[in-house]
Amino acid sequence: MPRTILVSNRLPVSVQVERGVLDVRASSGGLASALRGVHADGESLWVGWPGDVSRLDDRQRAALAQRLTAMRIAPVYLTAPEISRYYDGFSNGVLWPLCHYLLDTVRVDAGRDFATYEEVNRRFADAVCAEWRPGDRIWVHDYQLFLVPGLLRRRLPDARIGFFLHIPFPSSEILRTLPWRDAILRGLLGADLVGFHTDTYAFHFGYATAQLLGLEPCTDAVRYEDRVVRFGSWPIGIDAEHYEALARAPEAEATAARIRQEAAGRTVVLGVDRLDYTKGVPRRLLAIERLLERWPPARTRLHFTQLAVPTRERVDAYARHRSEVQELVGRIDGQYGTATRAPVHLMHRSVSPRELAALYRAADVMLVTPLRDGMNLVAKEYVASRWDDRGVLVLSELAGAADELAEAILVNPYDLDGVAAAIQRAMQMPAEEQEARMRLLRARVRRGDVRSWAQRFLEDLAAPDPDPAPRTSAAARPSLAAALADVAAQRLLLLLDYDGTLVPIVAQPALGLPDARLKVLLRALAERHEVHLVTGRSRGSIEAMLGELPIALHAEHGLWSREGGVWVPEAAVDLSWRPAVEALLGQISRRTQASMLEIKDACLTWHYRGVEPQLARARLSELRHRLMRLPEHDRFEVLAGRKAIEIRPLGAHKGTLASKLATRFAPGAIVAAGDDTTDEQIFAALPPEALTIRVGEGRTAARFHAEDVLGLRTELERLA
Ligand code: ADQ
Repeated sequence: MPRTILVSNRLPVSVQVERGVLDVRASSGGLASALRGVHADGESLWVGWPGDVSRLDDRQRAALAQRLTAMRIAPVYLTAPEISRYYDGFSNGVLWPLCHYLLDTVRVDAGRDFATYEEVNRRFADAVCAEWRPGDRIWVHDYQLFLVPGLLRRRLPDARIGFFLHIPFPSSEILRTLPWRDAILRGLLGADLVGFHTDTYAFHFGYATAQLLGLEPCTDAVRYEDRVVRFGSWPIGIDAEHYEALARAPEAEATAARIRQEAAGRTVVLGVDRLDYTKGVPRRLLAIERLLERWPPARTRLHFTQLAVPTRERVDAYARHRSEVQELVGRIDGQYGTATRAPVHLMHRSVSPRELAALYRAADVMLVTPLRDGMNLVAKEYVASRWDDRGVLVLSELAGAADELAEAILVNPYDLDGVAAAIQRAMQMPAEEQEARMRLLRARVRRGDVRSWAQRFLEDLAAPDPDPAPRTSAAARPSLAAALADVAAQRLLLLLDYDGTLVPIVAQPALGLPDARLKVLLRALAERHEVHLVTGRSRGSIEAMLGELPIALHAEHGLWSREGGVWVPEAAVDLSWRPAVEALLGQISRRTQASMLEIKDACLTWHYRGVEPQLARARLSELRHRLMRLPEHDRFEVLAGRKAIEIRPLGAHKGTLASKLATRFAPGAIVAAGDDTTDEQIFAALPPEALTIRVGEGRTAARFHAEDVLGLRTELERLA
């Protein structure tokens, strides 16, 4: 029976030792309660960190292991230094503030923290691999484990892997400040399905893969290596029924009545948050101060309670934040309090869900004003608790929840006047309007509850890929080394592409120079074999780089060949289309910053590697459209390369040259290597027994793969 392997930093339980006694307790928090249902319902296993067990003795450890096994939990134990670097340092000191757009709070020098983060992610991946059986689905959670999908993909190429991010995925302009951004994106791309709370986060992710990794721009699926990675939004919900039941219970009613009595006719306004700097408590307090200052009736009508759970207190920024909040509360109460009453009450502790539901039930106005928040479950809990359809939710438009809860009063938490005005409006809202808004909100929160969230994600994870590529694990592919060894004794016809095959792709073609070792390699190969370099570059460019070597050069995809020292054109080509196309490309190129037009003897290439990805997409579609409308459109062909588009004479491609060379070559074996679509035409033109090699991933007709330039060169060096 296929299982779901849940993987998260925290487990649904956390372990403590109280006065020498082992205590395994249900852990709180949105993620744990969201996944608890999945774990309870079906066949599943949960991999995660059970908390600090350093104080357990051997007997207690054995007892713990037994209890965890009974709960279908596979623990990943972490040492104190690991927790300090991976969890406090990198996860909470770097990724958390970065994803919430608070760049000033990001730790300044986190290189060592990242090294430990990588190491711990590897340990999680090891733990999953040890448990995985064919057919199992893996569901990895949150920013502490960004690298896990990529690590798993390398070891379990055929596994179904899902990832869900509980915090915002930032704009790519923010992400690009992170030195480890590529590792994080590639880690996520190891998954089959990547989930976010909102479409905006999903968009940012897709955009970042295009802007920072150079992948094709995409909206809900991206091709990476030889796979399709789907992504999108699955907004998380809460256990709405449970909250409603808690709030309907007679004891909640009694507590709510007591709170109202204590408020003595004032409007009960409530805030409930982990005391995290992203939750916007200081700005919320400033908005309240502004309201008290501007609207005097508030001084006798407002009763604000801020419930704040202590959190992550080992991270410096949190300790500072806590004293900032306390100072603000003191200042406001000092200014606006009386001998018997204070307008603001700070409760710095955690309360039970039962008590929380009673507080929600008592609150006339709920303030949820984070500076950024992935979703925010408090807003949904408040709505679910208001079975009486009363109460007003003031919600930050920068919380993911704002996408779904549009009937709340939406505010920009950075706009103090705006928030103050919204609180006033909420305090004065007529009952009919409260009811109309709350009814709609409640229906939506109930429909999208946490069970349906998990179920929809897991169903989508199990769904077949929209455009499946054959999945062959590295181990299952025929070995290039063995195939080359078989033919090494014969004379070979070697057809080699240059950029991306013999040298890595670089930002500017002019910088893709051959290194000394490559020249030695080509010279050595030429001593025993017939070596042809087949490139899209111009004659001048390839000759300047490799002209001194005793090998044949073919420029512009075979339109020009230099076999004995002089360049010979392949055949007379029709260039009557050039002026019109060149004018059009010139125009588009001038309008597109960071693009470049390369003008060769016959071909024209427009390079757009550095262009803003959406602009590049728009310009390409404009270009294609306008090319097709030229009267000369039947005299040239258009070929998409790597971040470049090439216009060239009809029928002039590497395949024509390859089949000509293959026909005149005998006896011996043929070896061809290339990395992009233009090289696929070589592979297609050669006889089936030829050793065709694709460098890098991608759909290909080649029989063999080399991982990258270095991989291919290592094999060729062996041959030489
Ligand atoms: P959090 O940042 O933890 O979650 P949130 O979604 O608001 O934020 O969840 C907080 C939870 O803690 C709620 O269930 C709330 O009831 C509880 N809580 C808060 N204060 C409490 C108190 N004083 N006593 C008891 N309980 C208290 C992260 C992301 C969110 C995302 C969730 C789920 O940051 O954006 O919504 O994961 O994906």
